[in-house]
Amino acid sequence: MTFGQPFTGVDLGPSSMIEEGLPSQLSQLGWRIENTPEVDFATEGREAPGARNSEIVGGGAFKIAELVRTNAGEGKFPLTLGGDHSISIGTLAGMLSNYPDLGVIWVDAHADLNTPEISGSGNMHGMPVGLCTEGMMKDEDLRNIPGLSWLAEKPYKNRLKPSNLVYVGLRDVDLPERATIKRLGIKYYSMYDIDRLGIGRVMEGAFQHLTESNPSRPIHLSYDIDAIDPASAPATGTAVRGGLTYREAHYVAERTANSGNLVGADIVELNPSLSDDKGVAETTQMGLAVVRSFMGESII
Ligand code: 4U7
Ligand code: MN
Ligand code: MN
Ligand code: MN
Repeated sequence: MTFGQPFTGVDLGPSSMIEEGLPSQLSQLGWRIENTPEVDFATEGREAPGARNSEIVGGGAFKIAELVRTNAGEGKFPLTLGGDHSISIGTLAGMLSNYPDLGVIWVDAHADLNTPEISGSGNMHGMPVGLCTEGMMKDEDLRNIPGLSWLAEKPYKNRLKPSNLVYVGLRDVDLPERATIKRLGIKYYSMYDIDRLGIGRVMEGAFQHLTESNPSRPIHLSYDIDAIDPASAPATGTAVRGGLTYREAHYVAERTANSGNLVGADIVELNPSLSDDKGVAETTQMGLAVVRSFMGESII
């Protein structure tokens, strides 16, 4: 998927990670892998004002939602490789259809909490949380956006509860998103909070928040590689300085795996056509290392 943002090449992220050995690395961790073929996206479609390529993005997200819903429903762990972050419209909807009380950890420089109405750019990779969270979109409005009407119908009507969401790594949040975070009381740990508390206390806070009322709450991790500092992960379309260090990026993933609550995950926004060869290799290796970490690799 590349239609949720302006740069080509982000659709090559999955094949880069797969060619660099992701399947065998996961097998070595003890996972049995069932490879779902790449999802085919349309290349032409209509769009709504404020939502570029909405029919392509929404139609693709629907296919992803179906795959994620079916596989999670069979007790499998859906690991979705992006692609730009608009794929998570599909992963969130698919996971929520199985787990209405899903917890979500959103690791990102950005809040991705826009909707067509409030987005400044119209780029749908900035909207997955906005479209799938309670208190944001009316069904009637979803039905009027080409590609998104399925989100207003069963089995995709479940929305993420704002109290079940935690952000980690924020440092580039639009003004309407800030207002929404406050309005909905969403828990967040920005880079300021990571500097202040350290990543250890941040992740304790995140899990306390998500598991206090339900210790076995199923949790989905959506990991945008642009959460990581561009020094360690330069090959991404919306890089922002001042991000997670190499170790912080791993710790977030390791602590999430150790919770025992993780039921699904996404890794997104690796764009192997941005940056030079060295930058692409570093970013791909970073993505692989993060995935291995949240899939259970530990240092000892
Ligand atoms: B990503 C942005 F305006 N907020 O909506 C927007 F800053 O998936 C960026 O996190 C969105 O990379 C970034 O276009 C989406 C912008
Ligand atoms: Mn981002
Ligand atoms: Mn994102
Ligand atoms: Mn990005």
